[in-house]
Amino acid sequence: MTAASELRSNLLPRDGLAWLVTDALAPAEAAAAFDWLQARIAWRQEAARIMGRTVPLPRLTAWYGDGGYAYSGIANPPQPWLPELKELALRAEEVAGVPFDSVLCNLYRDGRDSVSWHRDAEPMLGPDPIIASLSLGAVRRFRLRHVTDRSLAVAIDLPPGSLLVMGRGVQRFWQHALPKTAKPIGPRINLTFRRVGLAVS
Ligand SMILES: O=C(O)CCC(=O)C(=O)O
Ligand SMILES: [Mn+2]
Repeated sequence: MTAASELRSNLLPRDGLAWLVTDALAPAEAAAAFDWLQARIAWRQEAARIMGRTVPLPRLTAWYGDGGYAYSGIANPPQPWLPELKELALRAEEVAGVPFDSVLCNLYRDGRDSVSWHRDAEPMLGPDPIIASLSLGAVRRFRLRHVTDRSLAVAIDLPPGSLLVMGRGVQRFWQHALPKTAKPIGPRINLTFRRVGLAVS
């Protein structure tokens, strides 16, 4: 465990609690985790059904955990925890203070990969889920915008080894995105730890 200099001040002006722990993993741990995950995760190119069309996601993904998960019409078959992923989940639990039973892994191969505006609000996550998001590899800019008051927006650069905790209210009142960038940058891995509960198999 690193001596976390936690920046627990809320990143959001209202309607939600989000905070960034910049050193959830020490630099050497973060670098080792990146290399291991890039090589060992069963990365998949998924496609989503969007307005009647099948569109490849602009990133590679994988789902591990105690149950399956579906979003944007993509059914993620459950893959059992890998011990190294479980270790990272325990670290995320320590920092966020809540249990997680699943992780969605994202690999952004370069600046052309992205995730568009969304909320993680699938019913299986419960009415107001807490999600912890671990960043590794290239620094990318993460954006949040309020769902009804579009004058409220927050941008934050996510460094490797950082854990962004999206707490109460964030998935109800805010959307988030990781936009494409024209900057020549290397790959980034993001792990979003979630709790889908025991009702899902
Ligand atoms: O890569 C990120 O920082 C965010 C990923 C995300 O929002 C998601 O997987 O739902
Ligand atoms: Mn998300």
